[in-house]
Amino acid sequence: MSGPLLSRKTFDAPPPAPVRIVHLGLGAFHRAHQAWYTQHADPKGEWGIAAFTGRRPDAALTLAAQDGLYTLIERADSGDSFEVITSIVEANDGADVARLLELVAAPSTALVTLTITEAAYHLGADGELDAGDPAVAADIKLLAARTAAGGPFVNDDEMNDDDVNDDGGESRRWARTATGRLVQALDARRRSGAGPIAIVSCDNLAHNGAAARTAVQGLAAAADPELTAWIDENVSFVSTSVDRITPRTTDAELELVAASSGLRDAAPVVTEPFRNWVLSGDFPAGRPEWERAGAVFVDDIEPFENRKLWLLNGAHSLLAYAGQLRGHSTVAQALADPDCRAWMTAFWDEAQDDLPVAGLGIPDYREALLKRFSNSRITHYLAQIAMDGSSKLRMRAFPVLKAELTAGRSGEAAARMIGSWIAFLRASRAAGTAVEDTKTAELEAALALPAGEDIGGLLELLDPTLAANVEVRNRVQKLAERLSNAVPGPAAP
Ligand code: CS2
Repeated sequence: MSGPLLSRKTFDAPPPAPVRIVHLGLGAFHRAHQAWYTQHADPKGEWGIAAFTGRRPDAALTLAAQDGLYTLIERADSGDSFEVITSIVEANDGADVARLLELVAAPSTALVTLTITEAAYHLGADGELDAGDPAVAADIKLLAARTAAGGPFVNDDEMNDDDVNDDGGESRRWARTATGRLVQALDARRRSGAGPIAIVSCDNLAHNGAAARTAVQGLAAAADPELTAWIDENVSFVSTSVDRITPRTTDAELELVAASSGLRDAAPVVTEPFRNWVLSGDFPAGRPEWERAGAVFVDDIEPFENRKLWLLNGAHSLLAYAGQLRGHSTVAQALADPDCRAWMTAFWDEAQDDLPVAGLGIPDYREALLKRFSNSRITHYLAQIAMDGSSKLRMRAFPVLKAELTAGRSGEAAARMIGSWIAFLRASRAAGTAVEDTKTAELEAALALPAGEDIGGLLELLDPTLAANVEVRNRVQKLAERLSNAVPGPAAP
């Protein structure tokens, strides 16, 4: 690759917009979704985004070297189109918590958006903050210790960044979890008197605004009761349903962008042409007019969330586990397998019965999904979707299974999704392949139980009520066995 590096100067971009949005979780999805919406809703350049990476400081460095600019490749069946996105004006390493606090404490900042992943909310099967999680426990300890020491989280001279260490004890300055850092940032805003703010969750969780509130308030309670009261009065937790299929970028895209623009871009993102954003909640300090770019604001978001989480994400997870077990690597390949497709259709039929009939246009939505999934120019690896199943299935399979049982039906198709996850975990274990999941240790412990008993252990992690239901356990066990018998083991991408 040659040519000058993409930057505001080489691209002749407008001057950077002032930071009014802070984002946690600077990854491909944010760049294909909220950054795109903001760019298309903000003709005057009034809404700049300062984004923080979750786990990858190198990603922040790469983007910062390009002044936050990157090329979005929209990949349709018929070809690619390219657009340089300029709405991100600051790309920061997530470890730079001091900068996060400074930005959230500024009166000009109106909202914080989140794409931190489902697992990062650290909610247990009961929907409450999982205080037993080691990272959460360490943050609770840290927040409580700092409050006891009477130390504010900002302008704290007696500790500096060198104090950061990994012992999880009192000498750490900053919280470890994204939500813990957000609590510290909200405390900085309270102390600065900058006023109300909106937190906008863009993760694939049901009631994601409420989930963000539970996670934040659970940690804030450890810090300071005054802070929880301030959050109650000043922080609006907005719920959203987000949608845009965005696979990981590969080296091929780097070459493609360089060839098309003559500028080197080390951080392009490839995505599908489709996008959707439904939001519900208040923005006390204002917001971009995202509706200009097609976002929809509703009073009752639940039906939209469920439509997306069950029909799109549920189908994705089913294809990810069953598809890999059957030797496929991508969504399009799995969909071309008649068995996988039949299981997905059966799941859609079940889920559809548990969604409201009016106003959701389910037949059209399903039709569109089939087209999106079979876009063979988008290489969406099943292995990417298979990550963090212990968090994802809670939103994707269990609510449908429960609704089916309540309605007096079997929930066979939803149970098959859970069975395929378990068969996938067992096959991965047998093959010695690592499973990417924040609950790996717990999964390992359950899988080490004698065959059959492992099902109970795994279900317990996701939903103790269903784990206690013998009929459900037996059904999942049978479905998992059927899948295991048919398989060669998980395919590497
Ligand atoms: C996928 C989602 O990886 C996954 O779990 O199901 O990232 C999915 O592609 C997006 O939600 C689409 O909007």
